[in-house]
Amino acid sequence: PSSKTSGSAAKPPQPSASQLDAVRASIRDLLKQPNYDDGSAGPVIVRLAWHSAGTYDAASGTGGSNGAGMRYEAEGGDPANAGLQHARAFLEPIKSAHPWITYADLWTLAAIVAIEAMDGPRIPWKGGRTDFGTAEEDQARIPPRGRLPDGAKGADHLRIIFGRMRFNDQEIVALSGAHNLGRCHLDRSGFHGKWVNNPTRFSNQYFRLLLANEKEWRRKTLANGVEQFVYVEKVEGQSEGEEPEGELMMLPTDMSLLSDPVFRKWVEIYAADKDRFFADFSAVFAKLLELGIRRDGEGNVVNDSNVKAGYRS
Ligand code: CCH
Repeated sequence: PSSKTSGSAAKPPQPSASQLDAVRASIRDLLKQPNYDDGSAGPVIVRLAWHSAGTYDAASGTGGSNGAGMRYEAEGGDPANAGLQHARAFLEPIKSAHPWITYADLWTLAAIVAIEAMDGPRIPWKGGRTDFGTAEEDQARIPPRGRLPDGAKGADHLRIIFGRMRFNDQEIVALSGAHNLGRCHLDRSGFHGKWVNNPTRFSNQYFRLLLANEKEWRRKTLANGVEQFVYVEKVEGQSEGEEPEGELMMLPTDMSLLSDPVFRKWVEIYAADKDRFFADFSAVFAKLLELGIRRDGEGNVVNDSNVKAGYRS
């Protein structure tokens, strides 16, 4: 397979509709993983796609889902990507069975197939991404580490990270709704637990829980020193030194969507209107997966021969 990603030699794959349908079917078949986490490979695959795209920097045109640089240590070894090797391993048999598809297309396609299979919205997707090879010029295009968000931070941090990708406040909140899915792992991020009761079914439950009508969110320090929030019964006064117990969790970044008034307005809208959330999530996730990918009028990827050493001239 060609590993070239620039110049006229690299032709984006042009699969037939039935070839693409076969990949979609294979993805649906592998989602059920009874011995993994909550029984589905879906959530970790969604995170793989998000982290592959979320390195985008609009100012330099670098990063984004093109290239699948996470296969290499430079990007895959970013502590923010800990655990995503499981998602890549789940998808490896599909790559073997359908070698024409690039990793960059497979990871992004798998996420939208998974979201739909977990009762989420249909999300538009276009192929044509290429994979970075081992040539020096390709390796130089792997984005630097440290571009992904840090869950221990707050609203300002979210605006800096997502602003770099040119997302607005509404889009930040809609994207955050992906935390309806999956869980935090102590050995990956240091945080612990799931956001919602059924973490393999896409819904707007995350927003409804954030608004915490029945219980309340309390700050908790885990044994590893990491601070998160847990959902607990409302109790008057809590004895000093006692950490609250609760099954559901929120990151400090999730809680910042409540304390920031503009973010909060969108949390309330999405908590009240699942259809609105699904429509907005579909649009913003599709936009995320297209970051840094240049297409001509027909939607074909335009390979940019000016991309050198990670920068567009
Ligand atoms: Fe996230 N996310 N995420 N997240 N995330 C984690 C897990 C998932 C942040 C931090 C974390 C998005 C935005 C943010 C998913 C999708 C999205 C974890 C736990 C942390 C920490 C990782 C672990 O321990 O395994 C922060 C900070 C932000 C800032 O906004 C966005 C955007 C998306 C997708 C659109 C999904 C899905 C998971 C679950 C993964 C799993 O393995 O279950």
